[in-house]
Amino acid sequence: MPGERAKQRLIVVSNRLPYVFKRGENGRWLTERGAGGLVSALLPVLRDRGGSWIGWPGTADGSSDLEAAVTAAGGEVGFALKAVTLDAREVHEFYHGFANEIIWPLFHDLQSLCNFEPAYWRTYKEVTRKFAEAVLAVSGGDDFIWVHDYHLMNVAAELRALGYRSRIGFFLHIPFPSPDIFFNLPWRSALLHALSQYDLVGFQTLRDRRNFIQCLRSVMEEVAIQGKGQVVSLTVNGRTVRVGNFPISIDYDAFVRQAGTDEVAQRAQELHRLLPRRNLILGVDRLDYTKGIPLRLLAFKAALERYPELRERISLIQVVVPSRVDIPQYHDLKMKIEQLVGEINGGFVRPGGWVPVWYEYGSLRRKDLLAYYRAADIALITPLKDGMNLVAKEYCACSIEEECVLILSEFAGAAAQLQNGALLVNPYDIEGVADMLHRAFTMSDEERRARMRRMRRSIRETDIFWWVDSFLRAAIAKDLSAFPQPADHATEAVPDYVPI
Ligand code: GDG
Repeated sequence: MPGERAKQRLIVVSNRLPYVFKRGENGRWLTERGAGGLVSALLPVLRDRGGSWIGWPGTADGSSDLEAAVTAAGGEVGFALKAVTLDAREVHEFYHGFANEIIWPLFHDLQSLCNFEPAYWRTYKEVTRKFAEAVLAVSGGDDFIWVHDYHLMNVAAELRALGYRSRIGFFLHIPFPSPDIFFNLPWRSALLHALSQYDLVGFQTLRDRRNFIQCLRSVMEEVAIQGKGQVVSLTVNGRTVRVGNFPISIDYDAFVRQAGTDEVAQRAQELHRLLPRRNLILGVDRLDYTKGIPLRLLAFKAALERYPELRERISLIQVVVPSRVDIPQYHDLKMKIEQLVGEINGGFVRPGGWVPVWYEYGSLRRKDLLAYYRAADIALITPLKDGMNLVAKEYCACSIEEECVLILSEFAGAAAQLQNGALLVNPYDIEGVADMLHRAFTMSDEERRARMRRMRRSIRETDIFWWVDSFLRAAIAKDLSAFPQPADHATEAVPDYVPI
């Protein structure tokens, strides 16, 4: 990044801080670094350029010693952390309410699950105003502000209303729906207006970006587009907004390195000893209705019914990581999954013998997760809709011998990039997924390797560091033609996957 701009300070704004704060038994705050790739990718950038990370510490406990704990964690990490504290009502109406009972289901095409409670929108605006005020409190005015995800879409609008003029970027980690779905939102115009207050809006895939532009064009009077590469420039009611697709990724080298350790290899071998003479099929998901877990279980059952030769030759390890447990729909989903697991195991299991589904409810330690990735012969990743799905990329990175098969939903953002190697399925097509499981099971070693090699190359070339760098370059570049154009764009060389 040439010139002065390269050292512009960075202020990251996300719903959660990159640290988790919990009170220990002695009443003092315990601090633990978030484990995600985003945190690992942004820490070096923040240390190098200087800046701050603003977010909610994840607790409605507003005691004054929390702020001190947050500041102390910032001192250790090498840049400032700033907490936006929320009271219990705000957590309920902003986080559980607007973010997770409206935007999350709507943007995943599940509008029938939305609770369009008017109070949620009011609180959403109040809370995003708090985040904007926190930005103003730490920004010198010439910083680059990078806002993340659906919880905070309105922050730029609040910042502009407070008179902030410097550049602000936004990245949406979840899908952006088509106009037919988006227009159910009672506050659709206000939200589109809010998004057009950013200078750069980033999406996971070309499809999300197209949906956004179509929505803007339906609502705003004048929307002109310049360019046709990875990043385009829109003029929206006289304002210039850049819009691009930046498929998020993982720290590929770190996954390869860690998956290759003796400890992980031994744990993976132990799993095969426990579950001998069979292919292991893996599903790892947060407990969420978008991840398609019940339909996946039905597809697994259908595979055992349609292909008796698979019985005793495959086992599904399904890990479900607790998430948003305070929302009733999530509790119901857990019951449903556990009922289905019971039915499948009850229907096929023989005393002392094969157990078709190994179900684990809980969070795995990273080393165990890596061992599961390494041990699994087939990953069955079938979300009904997903922004990207990093589990798919992590699984490929950990497939060091390149002998594994990825079965992936065509509705995961990752399908656009991995269609050259994954077996793509429609997660609603129970028998189609069952057939694909059989195909994966019977696939030749040669085909497995060729497919996995293609996917791993693509993930290695566009890792999380590539992602951070391309987003920041798109924010400051003078000339967008330097960005991949349709013919040479690594991740768009294959077009978005379009189901027939
Ligand atoms: C959102 C969007 C988008 C999972 N189980 C355990 C564990 N994990 C880690 C995985 C992976 C992450 O959680 C899950 O990421 P996903 O991308 O698969 O899904 P979401 O949480 O829904 O993420 C998604 C993403 O944002 C990024 O933009 O891809 O579409 O929905 O990194 O490794 N980690 C540990 N134990 C577990 O049991 N330690």
